[in-house]
Amino acid sequence: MIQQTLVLIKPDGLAKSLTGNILAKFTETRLEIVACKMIRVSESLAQEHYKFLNDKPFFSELIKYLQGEFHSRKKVMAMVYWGEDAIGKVRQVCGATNPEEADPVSIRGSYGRITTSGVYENVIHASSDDKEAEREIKLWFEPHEIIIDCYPTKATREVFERITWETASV
Ligand code: 3AN
Repeated sequence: MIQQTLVLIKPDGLAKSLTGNILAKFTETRLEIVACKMIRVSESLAQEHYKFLNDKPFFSELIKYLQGEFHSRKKVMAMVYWGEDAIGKVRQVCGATNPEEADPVSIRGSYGRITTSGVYENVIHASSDDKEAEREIKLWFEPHEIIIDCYPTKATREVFERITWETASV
């Protein structure tokens, strides 16, 4: 089945300069990147993303971690991978949630760690199933940022202020 899935390279992955290594591991899947951007994650975005974990004792640390509070890089690289069985293939390359239990050749097994305060710094996020992929992709991306039509869209007309480039000075 053709699927799309959200992948986040979390702040620890970016602070450790792992982007190239991670993308190289994903090339094995032969999936396509159909969207990609760098984001400074707001508290509300982080809380919405992990809302199903909001009763866990590690929730507030998890939100700070995704926002980059523990790293020199307060940013996340968000991507959408697309292709045959994308969700399972990406999860396989990611490895298990707990980096100590993850397959050592997986991304989390190779690069993840558990901090002394118990936060799983597992480098990467990947959607767990079709429903979550749809929720997460719609949370992190606008339709025009994805180069394929993965979900139905509608046109809306809105009046709003936006930042544009000033006239070139050269
Ligand atoms: P996955 O990211 O593998 O889908 P989830 O969705 O259960 O796993 O967990 C989301 C994130 O919450 C994990 N990536 C990890 O950073 C953190 N997490 C999950 N379980 C724990 C735990 N027992 N202790 C600390 N952090 C955890």
